[in-house]
Amino acid sequence: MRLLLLLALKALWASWCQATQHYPASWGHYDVCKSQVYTEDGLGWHYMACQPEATDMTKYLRVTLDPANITCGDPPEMYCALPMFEENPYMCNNECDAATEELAHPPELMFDFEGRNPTTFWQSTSWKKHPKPLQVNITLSWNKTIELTDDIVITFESGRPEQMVLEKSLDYGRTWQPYQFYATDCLDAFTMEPKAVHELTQHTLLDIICTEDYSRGYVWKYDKTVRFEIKDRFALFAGPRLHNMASLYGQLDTTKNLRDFFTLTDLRIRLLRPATGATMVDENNLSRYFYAISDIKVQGSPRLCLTVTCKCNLHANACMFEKGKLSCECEHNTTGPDCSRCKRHYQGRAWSMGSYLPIPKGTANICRVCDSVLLRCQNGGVCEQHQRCRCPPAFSGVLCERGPCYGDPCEELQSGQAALHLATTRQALLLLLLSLITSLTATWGLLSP
Ligand SMILES: *[C@@H]1O[C@H](CO)[C@@H](O)[C@H](O)[C@H]1NC(C)=O
Ligand SMILES: *[C@@H]1O[C@H](CO)[C@@H](O)[C@H](O)[C@H]1NC(C)=O
Ligand SMILES: *[C@@H]1O[C@H](CO)[C@@H](O)[C@H](O)[C@H]1NC(C)=O
Ligand SMILES: *[C@@H]1O[C@H](CO)[C@@H](O)[C@H](O)[C@H]1NC(C)=O
Ligand SMILES: CC(=O)N[C@H]1CO[C@H](CO)[C@@H](O)[C@@H]1O
Ligand SMILES: [Ca+2]
Repeated sequence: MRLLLLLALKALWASWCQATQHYPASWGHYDVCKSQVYTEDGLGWHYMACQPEATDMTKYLRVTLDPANITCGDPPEMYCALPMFEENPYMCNNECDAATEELAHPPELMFDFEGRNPTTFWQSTSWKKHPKPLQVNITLSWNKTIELTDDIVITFESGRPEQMVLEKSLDYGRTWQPYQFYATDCLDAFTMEPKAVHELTQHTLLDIICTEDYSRGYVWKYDKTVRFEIKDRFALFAGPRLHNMASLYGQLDTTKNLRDFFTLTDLRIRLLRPATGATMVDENNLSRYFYAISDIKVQGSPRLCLTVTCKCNLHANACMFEKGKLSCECEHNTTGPDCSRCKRHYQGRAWSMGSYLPIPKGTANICRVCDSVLLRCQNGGVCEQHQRCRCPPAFSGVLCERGPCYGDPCEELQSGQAALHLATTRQALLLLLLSLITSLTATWGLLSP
């Protein structure tokens, strides 16, 4: 019976995911890094920019609380619910006891499987030291750059905090920048004008705003979530139903600031003031005021409705968790945890990330020594697997650019060669001109009666 319910829930979740994802098929080009194609030269590879399939990133994070002893239950304490959450507001018969499994509320419960009833949640100690502020930092660290592709959603079982800041780090926690401010009164809390995400434009997309949308109004007790809206920001380029992802990809390919905005290694939730449900704090009932979070979703996969994706600079379609560390399985002859370098022997040109735009507009930017387009082997050399030029006898150099004689005594000969080269170019130009004239006269001949 229970299993059936679970299965039904899973199916419901899956269909909800499908119903709510509006991403077009073009995401599909991320699936593979290369595919086999037949060319005049036989079987070959066609290289594409690729991304790892998003997985549940909350599995791989480390959570740190500051202060470390802020979790409730040591020593055990009784707490009450806020009046609007409880039928009888003064019933304070809830207990938090870290030593008893059923009554403990450790941080792991913010990341466990949701769908249980009642929900499982982390809870802080209550605000017994009022008026000293009750402040908690919850830091999530991945030790790896990741890329947000969907909203961050935090579900509060207490009331949503009256003041909160979401911060992020791009350098493994050394420096932090605010992502978004949340308050019942932005001017009062942060001296910022309140703004909603739908007031942003393409030009102000990177602005850090203070929103009152997720703190105000306890009128509806099921209003439990605080969001950081990624999809709404994507929509500024891709349209309200994200139907024009090409436009967003184009922007991501060309604008580093925009890519960086959605990239992070760590997130920090700074809880600055708990919900009080009123303007006055009832100092006789301080055990009503605390933070409780049942779930944090750092969402991301457009296809699977799961979480964020490992950032591999579009050079990998798998991300491995090994020895406690996430790293990309790099393709395209790239290397490093984020595939942000060319492998040794493949440094014919500077490394570059793959493009978000699909082929033919985008490119995989594979690392190579030679190819048949820009990095041609010269003097009749043949490019072998993009790795080396096989040079004809007497020629050398990475691209066979060095002639039979190389060095001081040959300088003159070399410049002689250059002159020869120039001469051939001139000849070619002349030929081109000649053929142009011929074809022109031919056309003329055709047109004239
Ligand atoms: C937490 O630890 C600090 C010292 O680090 C101490 O002052 C404080 O009383 C402790 N809080 C609780 C609830 O144990
Ligand atoms: C939380 O983090 C901020 C900086 O992000 C720091 O100033 C503060 O001391 C930290 N600790 C607490 C308990 O707020
Ligand atoms: C983070 O990853 C590096 C390797 O890239 C490793 O040396 C370090 O110990 C890791 N840190 C943590 C806290 O896991
Ligand atoms: C809460 O405060 C009221 C008075 O405002 C008091 O009667 C009641 O006993 C208090 N409840 C608790 C649990 O302290
Ligand atoms: C070591 C490695 O990954 N080599 C690959 C480099 O790229 C060429 C194609 O460009 C592949 O054939 C190699 O396997
Ligand atoms: Ca939970």
